Amino acid sequence: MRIALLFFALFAFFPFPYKCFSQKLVRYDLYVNDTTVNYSGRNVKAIAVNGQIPGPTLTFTEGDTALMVVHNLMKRETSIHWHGLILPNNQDGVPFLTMAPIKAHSTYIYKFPLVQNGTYWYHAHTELQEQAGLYGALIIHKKVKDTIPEYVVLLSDWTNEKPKEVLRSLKLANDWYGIKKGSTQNYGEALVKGYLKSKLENEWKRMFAMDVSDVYYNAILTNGANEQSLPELKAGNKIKLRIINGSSSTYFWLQFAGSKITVVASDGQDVLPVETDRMLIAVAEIYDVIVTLPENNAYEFKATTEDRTRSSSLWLGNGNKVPAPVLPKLNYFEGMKMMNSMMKFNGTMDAMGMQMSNQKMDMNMVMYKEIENGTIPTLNYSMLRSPFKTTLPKGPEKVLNFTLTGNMNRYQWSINNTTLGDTSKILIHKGENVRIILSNQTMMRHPMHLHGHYFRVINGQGEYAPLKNVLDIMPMEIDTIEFAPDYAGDWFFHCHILYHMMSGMGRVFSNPDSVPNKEVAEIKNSWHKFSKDESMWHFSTYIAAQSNGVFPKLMLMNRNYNLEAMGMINYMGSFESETRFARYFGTRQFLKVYIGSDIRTLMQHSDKHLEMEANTPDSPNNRAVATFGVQYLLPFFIQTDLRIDHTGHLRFQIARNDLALNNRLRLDAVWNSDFEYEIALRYIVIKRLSLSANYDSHFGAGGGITFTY
Ligand SMILES: [Cu+2]
Repeated sequence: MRIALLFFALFAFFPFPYKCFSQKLVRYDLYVNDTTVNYSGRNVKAIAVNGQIPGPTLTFTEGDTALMVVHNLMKRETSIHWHGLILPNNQDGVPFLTMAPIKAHSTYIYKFPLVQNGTYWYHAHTELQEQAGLYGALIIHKKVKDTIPEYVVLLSDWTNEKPKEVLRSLKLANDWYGIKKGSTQNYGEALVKGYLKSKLENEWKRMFAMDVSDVYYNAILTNGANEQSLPELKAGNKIKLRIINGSSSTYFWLQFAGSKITVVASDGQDVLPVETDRMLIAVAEIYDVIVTLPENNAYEFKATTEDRTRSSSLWLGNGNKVPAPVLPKLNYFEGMKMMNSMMKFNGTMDAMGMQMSNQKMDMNMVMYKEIENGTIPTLNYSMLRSPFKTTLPKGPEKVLNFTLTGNMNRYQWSINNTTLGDTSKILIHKGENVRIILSNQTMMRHPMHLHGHYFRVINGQGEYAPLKNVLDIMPMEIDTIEFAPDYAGDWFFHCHILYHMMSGMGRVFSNPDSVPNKEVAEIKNSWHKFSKDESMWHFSTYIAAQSNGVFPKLMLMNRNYNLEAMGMINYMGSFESETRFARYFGTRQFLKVYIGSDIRTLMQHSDKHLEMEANTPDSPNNRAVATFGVQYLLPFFIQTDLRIDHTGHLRFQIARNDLALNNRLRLDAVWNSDFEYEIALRYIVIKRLSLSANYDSHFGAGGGITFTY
């Protein structure tokens, strides 16, 4: 009895990770706090766990009970999700769905048994905190440990911008990231490279310049640094790399300079060893691989971003550096050409082309310059085979068709054209098997992640289909997955690209027979709070200060609404303003209906002095009217606008904005049936600042600078 008490005392007061009771309870104290980091020449705010990014690697042995004491030292709420773990639903760490958020300056205790082994990770599931650094590796060793040495490779993407600013830029279709990456696919470049026809066809179909990734990152990290090395490895040594893609939105090409890469596990689950020359790891995906050092050299294990703008290296061994091949820049116009051929005019993918599955045919291959000399053996899902049978228990089957949908122009992502917040939970009864047929009708890959379960990827391996919890699905692919929901509660299924998830690309599977989650039941409007991110408002402004006047433009928009106010003021007292409050309609949101106002006082220049022209209320130069109108976006991104004001005056207007003449030069033009027009040029110097010039039918010609927020 006394001994038991002593153990209990040790248990309660020991502050650091410890293992006792022969691998029974393993405790970690995780202190989540704000920090400042400098990964690329600038001090930037970030979030660290125990003062480090990534957070500490949590190691366990299968059969242990994990006790994670999370201390939120921040002034705002947080959460931690244990990615890939099979656990009770209330331990899954999704705020407002499976738990209450961990409030500012509070402590939250997670405790659950570990019923599996393998490589996993943990990350925040609150807002964009994952992008700010809240992630780490979680390793569960087999009861009988492997003899081969191992090393955790946690890859991540780092931006010096606030993650919220990244999301805002994406929502506003600001093409600054494209400019930084050289992927704007502008008219000038199309003309020079002989792709003008493709460019015109692309704009005819109202498609934005397509890139394989959305965000420009300032640094790529392997375990928190651009480079790592393991110099102690010698010729003939084998090492197991536990590779976790902890990025918020970056896929990586993985290459090794010394030998073939042997894949032995995916998403924590063993697969029969399979060799490859290179492989792509999706956001949130995990692979365990084994590599061998042929000689006493330092061989590069390299992760290159899918858009090939950056890379991060791990050097294995000591001696002469043997680098992995450099991946050449992508040929974006070839990608554009291919996408043109697959996209129908109404913006849906041509179903005739939907033949591919399981990454067997890489749609992006047309952009790869390195395959000119023949293809390179590359891993795909059909090569993954489980070492044991994975067939589901017999039972009724629920078949779900999920079409992955998106509106690139407004950076909206959804499933079956519906966002998470507009759906309700998908009810799955215990004993029912779920089969999901996913078809990707967007131009981007999506890493779809299921919480708390493993699904079988139907990949031609029959009874030995591999088990995964992240499925990367390429454009035009149809993939099928199936699983048996064993566990009570609500389970999130979502795209793991953080900015896609934030836009509502997800669903929840729920077992209606389970006991309601007490913590969540106490929260008012928990479903609304859980899905609130997708309806966030974003603000933007342009202010041109030019020799012929000041031209401000303000915008406030969310998923379905847009408030726009634009004005012109010159130094002679002329003033013009138009406001519109619009609602979008249709899946591609080409249609907008609005109410607004048009208020103006235009001074006319006479040969003697400035004077107010015929100052009557219905003068075209002095008006204050309420407006009602519709806007429709035509091919070539021509914005049409038909409106009527309260005096009965009709006006038709056409405009084309943001036409990319070259990487940084943009053209705007507008004309209307009142014979008002404007043509403007902008040269983008930095994200916030452009040089600008325009000619306006009322305000004349002028030049100056434009501030963009
Ligand atoms: Cu996605």
